[in-house]
Amino acid sequence: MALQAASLVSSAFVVPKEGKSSASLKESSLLGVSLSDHVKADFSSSALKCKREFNQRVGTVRAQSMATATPAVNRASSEGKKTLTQGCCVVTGASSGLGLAAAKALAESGKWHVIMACRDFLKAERAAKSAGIAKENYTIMHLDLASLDSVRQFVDTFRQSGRTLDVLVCNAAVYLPTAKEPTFTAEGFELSVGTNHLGHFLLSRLLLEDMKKSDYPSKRLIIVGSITGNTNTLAGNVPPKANLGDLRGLAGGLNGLNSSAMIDGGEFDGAKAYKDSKVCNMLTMQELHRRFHEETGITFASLYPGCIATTGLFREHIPLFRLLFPPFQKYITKGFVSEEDAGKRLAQVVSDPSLTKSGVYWSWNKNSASFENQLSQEASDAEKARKVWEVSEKLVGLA
Ligand code: LMG
Ligand code: NDP
Ligand code: PMR
Repeated sequence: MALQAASLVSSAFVVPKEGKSSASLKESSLLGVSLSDHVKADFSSSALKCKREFNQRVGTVRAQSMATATPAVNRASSEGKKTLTQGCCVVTGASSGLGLAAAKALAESGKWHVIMACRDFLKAERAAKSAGIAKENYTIMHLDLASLDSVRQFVDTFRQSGRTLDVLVCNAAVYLPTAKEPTFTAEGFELSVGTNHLGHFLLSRLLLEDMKKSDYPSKRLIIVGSITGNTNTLAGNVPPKANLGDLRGLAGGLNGLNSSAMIDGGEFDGAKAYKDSKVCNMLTMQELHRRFHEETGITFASLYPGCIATTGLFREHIPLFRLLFPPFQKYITKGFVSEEDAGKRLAQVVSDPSLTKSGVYWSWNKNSASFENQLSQEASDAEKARKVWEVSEKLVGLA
């Protein structure tokens, strides 16, 4: 398979729309290195400036078996500014990597109470503590995206907490590049697509109702995407390439029995399943935008945070890969970004007042300035997005 580098270069990036203060012109280069100098997005001004009535929502405080004991109101910041309240942001998979770093950045800003939605409560608690996140700024709630029952249970627990949801970040993911055989979620969907896409699909659909009730001035629903699902980039052309085909496997339930475990109906390939799931994430964000942005005012966005080559995402990869991948990304592709910096990028998409445009896939250039990136043909195919939506609705029991 010959890489058509020139066309990849030109199509990998897009000139951002005018008037977006932090969306900077990104000049193309093969390895994603920016050639231009741009002012970093102003991260200091914040949603705090957006006035919001302090709203004492003293909901029914039920015992939350899996939640830390924080009050069931969105609290004012510790500075005691009573007229302002923190936003409430759910981050899935906040027990490590990008999710943890973003939770930390958000919590430290003082503007957010972070609900860490995690499958391993103890791990999450330890992670929050060792990251130094202040107790009053986070709550851990149990969520296993590989079980739709757990997703529904999480939504119930959240509702019982009495909090109002302002931002949802769908961040959690699994990557199983060395698996020879597929593994499955509780409902029997192939694990990567089941967790990364279907679990988040149900979660987003259910929590959308909660977000509609929020009066927060800049409500956002963010789904983490990736360059590796985008075949208009060099990274997206490393085999196996993402390809959803005609969705026959997805329509068959990805169960590996009477249907393929792969969305396109092909042979199981763990690395491809992950990349396919990221395409679904990016398509879902756009479909949410088309269906709900106007009606709800919610900003829907996706992002590629950079290559965070040190995270737990690669835990299933062979040791040699884990050893070589970080220096490869640091010194050869120069796509490497630290967990901390990636966390700040995600926090920016959650909170930066200039990143309110909906339907956008954000990326960052070398100077860490955000820009609106262009998705691959498949990852921006509206017809495919609609089909993925409709099939997914059926699989998760919403249609
Ligand atoms: C496959 O594994 C699985 O087999 C497949 O099932 C699927 O899961 C797939 O995508 C998922 O992964 C691929 C994996 C296995 O291959 C790699 O890991 C290759 C990628 C990785 C990065 C290694 C580059 C090594 C470069 C060395 C850099 C060292 C750092 C230098 C910094 C110094 C600075 C002072 O295979 C392996 O893991 C075996 C890896 C063996 C690597 C042998 C190195 C070969 C050298 C090739 C260099 C290629 C560099 C290309 C650079 C191109 C830049 C445009
Ligand atoms: P990590 O493995 O560090 O984090 C993934 C998180 O997801 C962990 O907290 C993990 O929980 C959680 N998780 C996995 N399965 C489930 C589940 N069934 N239910 C609930 N939570 C679950 O990886 P990253 O931080 O790298 O990945 C975060 C996001 O960033 C992903 O969406 C990934 O696709 C994306 N991304 C990552 C890139 C990178 O280079 N690392 C590049 C581009 C995108 P636990 O701690 O219990 O394992
Ligand atoms: Mg990639 C511009 C070059 C670039 C970037 C930004 C990435 C990101 N990768 C690049 C290039 C290459 N990669 C090249 C030239 C190779 C062949 C040596 C290569 C290989 C490679 C492998 C084997 N890359 C990988 C893998 C993985 O297993 C990772 C993966 O696909 O996970 C799904 C991965 C990644 N490369 C990236 C990024 C961001 C990843 C992982 C994370 C992700 O998309 O979530």
